[in-house]
Amino acid sequence: MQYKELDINSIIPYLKGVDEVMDYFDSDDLKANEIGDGNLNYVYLVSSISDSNKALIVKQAVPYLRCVGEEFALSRERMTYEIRALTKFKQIAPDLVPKLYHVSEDMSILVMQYLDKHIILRDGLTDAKRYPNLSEHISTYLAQTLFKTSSLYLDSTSKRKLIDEFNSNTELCKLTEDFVFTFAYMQNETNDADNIKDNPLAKELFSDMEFKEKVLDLKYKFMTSSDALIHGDLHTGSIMLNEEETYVIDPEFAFVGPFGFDIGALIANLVNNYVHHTIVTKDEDFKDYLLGTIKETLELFESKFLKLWEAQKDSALLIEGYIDDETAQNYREKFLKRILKEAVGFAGCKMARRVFGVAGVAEIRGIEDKQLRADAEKLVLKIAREFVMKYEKIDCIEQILEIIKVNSAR
Ligand code: ADP
Ligand code: SR1
Ligand code: MG
Repeated sequence: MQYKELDINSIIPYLKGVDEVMDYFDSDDLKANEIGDGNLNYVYLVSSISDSNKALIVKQAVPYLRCVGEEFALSRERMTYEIRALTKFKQIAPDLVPKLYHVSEDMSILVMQYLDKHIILRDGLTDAKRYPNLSEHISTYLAQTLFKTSSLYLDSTSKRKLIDEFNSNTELCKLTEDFVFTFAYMQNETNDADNIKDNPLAKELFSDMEFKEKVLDLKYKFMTSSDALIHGDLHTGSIMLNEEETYVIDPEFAFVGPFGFDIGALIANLVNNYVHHTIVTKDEDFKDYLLGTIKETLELFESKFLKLWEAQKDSALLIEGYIDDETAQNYREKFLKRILKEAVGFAGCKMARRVFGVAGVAEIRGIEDKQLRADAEKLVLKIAREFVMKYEKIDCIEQILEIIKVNSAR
């Protein structure tokens, strides 16, 4: 089928031609609402008029960046990578990825399970809601998806095929190179100009050559590593959950990239939330909960990843008989430490980009009181800078928590 940009009126006639969707609804009295709050795409909630329990989510990419408008062209093929990544991640972590009912690369569209009892993690955390299963679930997601798409698990041919399937996601990789690693640390028309004007913090950041040089190293890692299939945009707006269940959505930035990037994105967003509670709510209990979540997620990730690796006899990297057990164990532990370091470096970039760059996050940029917002931005940049400057020296999770706590103490 030839691509056509759908809207609230044309979406239902389109769905009526999709058997899997009509089988799900079992009737054709459907209504649609646009509910997207993301930066890139259109998201519709399609529900049955006669049976309020039946609803699906339809997401379509348009050939431009939604949050800027039609003048910012961005090819709709990004949905091809989202479809492929959701399909792959669903196979690897079935309980943590929504069910797909219909996909079409031609139409740049997908129809998926409506997560009606779940909310966006960022919103929940900003309201100081606790999720007892979050670290368990998200560490499983990270360990499973990163390990099982890496050369530590796959054979060499499968790994290269995976790279072929994903690494033409060039436009979205370029968005990350620009928005996460470059524009947010210099004068650029996409930045938050109102906040940058006469702001000493922006002046300091833009002229901080030590920081910017380290960011270049991390950008280079991002551009050249092919460790595993990563989500590529795993901020707290890409996780929907409740007390029992956790789902990861929106992997359109997926490509075979560095191990530490998704882990770093998650840490960054939890720390930005921690900053929000430090400056705005001053809720010390919730701040402890956030630190506990970071600690637990990283510990569980490491142990799950190691366990998967220990059980894997042969892979592209390592075959049985090549080294003895003790050497293999030491090798694995050192390898995990490198992932942790890299994750901290990426976390620093992912935090800092939210201050002056395009696409701020609600818990920082959305702070209404000007002074409080400035205080929060200052603290975000302080922690982010420490992460970026010190990431190579990080050897354990406790050091990460120390950086967050020490810098937030007043
Ligand atoms: P974008 O690619 O534009 O960032 P997202 O995939 O993040 O779009 O979706 C935008 C919003 O749509 C999410 O923040 C969430 O509120 C809603 N949404 C997306 N997928 C689902 C789903 N499966 N169930 C319920 N709501 C969803
Ligand atoms: C202009 S695109 C801005 C950001 O939105 C996405 O969620 C990614 O984080 C991207 O960098
Ligand atoms: Mg999104």
